[in-house]
Amino acid sequence: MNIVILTGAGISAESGVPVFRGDDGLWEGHRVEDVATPEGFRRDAEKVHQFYNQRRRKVQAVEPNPAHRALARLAREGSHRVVLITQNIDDLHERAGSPEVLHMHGELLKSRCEECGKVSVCRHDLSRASICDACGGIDCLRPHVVWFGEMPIHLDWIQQELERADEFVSIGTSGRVYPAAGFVEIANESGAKTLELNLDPSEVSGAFDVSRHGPAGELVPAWVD
Ligand code: BJW
Repeated sequence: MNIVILTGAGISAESGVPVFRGDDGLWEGHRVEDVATPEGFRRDAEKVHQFYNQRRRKVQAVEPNPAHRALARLAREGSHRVVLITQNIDDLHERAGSPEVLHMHGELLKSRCEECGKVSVCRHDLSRASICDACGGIDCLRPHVVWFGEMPIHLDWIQQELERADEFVSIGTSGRVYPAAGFVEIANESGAKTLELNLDPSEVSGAFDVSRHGPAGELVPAWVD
């Protein structure tokens, strides 16, 4: 059986990583257009670097939670083929032991050179003075993340996996951002069973066969075990 799983910010909330939308969310105090668009980065790169520097430090100080660990168990010990797609840019699935993770919105602990395209591990702060160690360029490194208006990563691969899915499970995502919010429709068209596990009903809850509501730290281990 092929199980395709999509995770969003809600799965990392109980590790202490803020979600994007809602009270105390990451966007509170930030205009999305300022910190999560290529235009915002062109306007004020230093502000965008500060936003991601703070998040990079925070993510390195938190730990995976029972929901991340349950998904790792499912992939390593279960009898099914598991494809794990995440919209999250943290590395908590990897640190929980998930063998393969498709980061469709990029990775916080990587930088990308806008001149030569080199993607590098990056655990430190970035600034306009950062130098690319591949091409020597200055002021050309950006976070390796996907902003609004940019093309998400691995989309062809994801499309193929959704078309051969027997089960599609969406965990901790508001269903407000496309194309991820449309994956349930592709899975439905493929004849897969569809399940949503989220704190509250998402924007696309109605498209799922079954929707369960509560904290991921409880719902995910209960579903896996
Ligand atoms: C818990 C919990 C707990 C809390 N337990 N649950 C179609 C229609 C309209 C617009 C578009 C469309 N297609 C494309 C667009 C434009 C745009 C878009 O979607 N706009 C919308 C706002 C309408 N999309 C794009 O621009 C995308 N690119 C694109 O479309 O390229 C063109 C193209 C693609 C494909 C084919 C052809 C052309 C790119 C989107 C990039 C998104 N980037 C961000 C930032 C990444 C870097 C970073 O992290 O800073 O990605 S935005 C942000 O939102 C981040 C997230 O991955 C993404 C989704 O958020 P998520 O994970 O759902 O978090 P929240 O906070 O929204 O929700 C958390 C949920 O958890 C809530 O429901 C809580 O209740 C729940 N929760 N605690 C369980 N303990």
